[in-house]
Amino acid sequence: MKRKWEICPPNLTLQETLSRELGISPLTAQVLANRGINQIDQAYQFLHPSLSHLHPPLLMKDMQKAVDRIIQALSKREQVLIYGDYDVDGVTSTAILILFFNSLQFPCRYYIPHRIERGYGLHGDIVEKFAHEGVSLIITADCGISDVDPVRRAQEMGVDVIVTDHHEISEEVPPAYSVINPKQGDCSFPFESLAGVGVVFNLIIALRAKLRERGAWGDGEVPNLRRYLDLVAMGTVADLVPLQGENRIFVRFGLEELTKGNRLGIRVLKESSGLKESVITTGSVGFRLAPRINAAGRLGEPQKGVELLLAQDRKTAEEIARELTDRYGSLPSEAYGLLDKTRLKIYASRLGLEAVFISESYCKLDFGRKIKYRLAPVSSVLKDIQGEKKILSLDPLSIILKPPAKSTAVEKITAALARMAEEPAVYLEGSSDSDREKLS
Ligand SMILES: [Mn+2]
Repeated sequence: MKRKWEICPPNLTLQETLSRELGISPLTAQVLANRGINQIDQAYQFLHPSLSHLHPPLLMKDMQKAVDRIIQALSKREQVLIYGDYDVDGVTSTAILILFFNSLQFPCRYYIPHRIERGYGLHGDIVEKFAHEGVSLIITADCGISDVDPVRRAQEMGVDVIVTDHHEISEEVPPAYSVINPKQGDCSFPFESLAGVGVVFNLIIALRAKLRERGAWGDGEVPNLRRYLDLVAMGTVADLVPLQGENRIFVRFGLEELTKGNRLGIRVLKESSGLKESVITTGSVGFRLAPRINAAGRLGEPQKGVELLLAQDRKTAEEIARELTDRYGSLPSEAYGLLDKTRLKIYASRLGLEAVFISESYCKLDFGRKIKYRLAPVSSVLKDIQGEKKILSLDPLSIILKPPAKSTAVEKITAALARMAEEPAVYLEGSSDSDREKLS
């Protein structure tokens, strides 16, 4: 794999302006410029993230409509269902909505589909079941944007659906009561790369403003939304959205909240991840905290993640955290967990490797400092693991959904990785600086 490197010529005028105006070194200025940050205020905001830089949530299409509908549901004491997703983004989004409704003494239900049995998104029969039970408003969290039929079914049954999502818009937007998704072409919110939890957080900001105007908390305490940023940061980091714009601000302040650990569930999770006293970074979220929440979804008990984040008593929180940590840290016992990157990393470390990355086209093995990186085509790895063509689609999810015979898969992946560790050269296809960077 040969790479041709082209050096980007520095823009000396811009470098000089940014450096002078912001009091930063020319090098820092050039690094910013190379990343497309070429306005003084843009650079200032990047270097000094502030909550005051967040854009008004009401710029989002359908936001006002959604806020009004939710307030109606609150005042009529309607049955509201939060419909989430089983990954960290979905779980944190769901938890934030529930916490916010709890602050208004408004109980609501939530549902998170089983990863294997149900799969991602809204399901028509589930919607029907809740409609029969009296639910009249569904708020989705991190899903729903492509679920045209289930949304139509809900609306036909008299259940209004507020979709909050951040996934790409497919051809048809579901016929929901309102659709909040900054990726919609006609949405005027200036930043479209929010995670699902970022979209939900914007909804909460808008809702709180309206409810505060109406004196919804009376003499009680109006919820401090900064306290929710631990969850916003976790979902945002876990969903791997670009850390720019609103995301950067959420994560900057959310990491502070995570470090403080005011939330019981987070505190317990940190303890069981060995991060008790640490300053929380995006790395500790991505590699320690988030995978444990994800483990719940992979174990087929996605509600466990939400329960942990909402936990009110220490004993419950500890039990859940221990369960998630045990299962997550154990050698893969379910075939469908095998290709989880983070889990593979742990698995790899037991084989004396520092990391194994399975990406679109390469399996990357990181042997640490002594032996540098080795790249092997995924096909050869998978062939070794499975010896079957049908799983060479390179889509980890397809393997997850069609788990191969359990114990043999585990044995084969162990053998394949061990063999690769012993004979790295056999699998060497090439390596480059850019690949190395991706690994670090
Ligand atoms: Mn998401």
